[in-house]
Amino acid sequence: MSNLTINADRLIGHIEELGRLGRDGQGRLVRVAASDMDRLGRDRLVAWLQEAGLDVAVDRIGNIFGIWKDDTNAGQAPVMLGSHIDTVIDAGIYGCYGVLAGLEAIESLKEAGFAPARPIVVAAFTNEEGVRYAPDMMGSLVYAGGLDVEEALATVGTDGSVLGKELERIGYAGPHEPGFLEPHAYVELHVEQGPVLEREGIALGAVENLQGISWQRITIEGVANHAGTTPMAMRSDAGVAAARAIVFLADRAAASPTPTVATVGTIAFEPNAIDVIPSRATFTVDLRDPDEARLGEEEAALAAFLRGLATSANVSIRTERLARFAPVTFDPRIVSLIEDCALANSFSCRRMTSGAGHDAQMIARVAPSAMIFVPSRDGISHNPAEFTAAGHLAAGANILLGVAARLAAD
Ligand code: HGY
Repeated sequence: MSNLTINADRLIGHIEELGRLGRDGQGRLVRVAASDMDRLGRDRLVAWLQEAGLDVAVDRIGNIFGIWKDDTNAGQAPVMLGSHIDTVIDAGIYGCYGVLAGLEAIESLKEAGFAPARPIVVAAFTNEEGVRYAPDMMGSLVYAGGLDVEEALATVGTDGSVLGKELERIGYAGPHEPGFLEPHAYVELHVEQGPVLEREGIALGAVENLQGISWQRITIEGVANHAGTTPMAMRSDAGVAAARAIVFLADRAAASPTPTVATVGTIAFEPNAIDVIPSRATFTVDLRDPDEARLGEEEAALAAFLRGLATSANVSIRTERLARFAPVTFDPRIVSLIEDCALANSFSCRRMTSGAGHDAQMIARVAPSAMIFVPSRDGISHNPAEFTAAGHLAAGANILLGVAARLAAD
């Protein structure tokens, strides 16, 4: 199997072509889950799956599957290669890499006459990014039984839309029950989205664990008043209270003894007028740590700070949980297989933790799972400057192919 290799030109051509789909009037890539832009990417992926001769299936939460099976192996649990093709707002083009590399691995194995003992499936999970509908990794979470499909379909987005209605509108409210294929194993290839591999000059990451994630929406209610006539001591300023909370989060994470990270990525003031003291501030908090106990400590510290802030700033504060995922450890056997394949192909490889959330953390609930990373230039992601060199993209896809072939060989 060592002579099995992917068609790098075809893979990179697919990545670049998909990267041209779903751009807004400003040229930003915005294939946000279940939007018209997402449909453009979905339709193109389905066309490629069909051209590759795969059976295409869509489940009720819109997860897309390309299935390579034959009469000799159809009764076996499949090897699943997956990720997502939805994007954040103004994204880079490499988030879809794992899906397209999974398709490329299947196409190359078929062209090489490889006869797997079990089906090989490529999966594109709905709403991995969680930008429009929370939580993130929603499609794979539903698939793994961690969220009821009806509850997920009823999710109201940041734009007031309802996920289930949007999936129907774009034609991806599929018939299959989530979980209809129970994977024998799951492998996800993804760009690292961080600086480690590039900084160390290493070609591949064998990802052995993934950090915990806590998402909250915080609403601070103050009192609107005149910016010019209201003395500072008489204000209930929701904006200033939000600012104090943001600085608290940043300072505490920076001082953490563990790799805690804290991000306030969205904020909105009401009435949002230059000469009106904000009556309301609504913002989201993204807290992460590889250690579950430490993540809990950070959540508790924020809750305590907000209780004190409500008194000191004379405001009321409410919080709403949007997502909470404990850290995940991947399957050691598959991690070792990734390392073996990398080293057998003379690629440098190191074990590492994923800072980003991925569908693999959800599928790990129902099947042995692991991930492969390739370097991100300057560690940049969720940014149009995101880039991974062609040689790294090809290397990752070749290792994905090798791992898939080994897992499907018996
Ligand atoms: O939030 C994450 O880590 C992922 O990109 N959804």
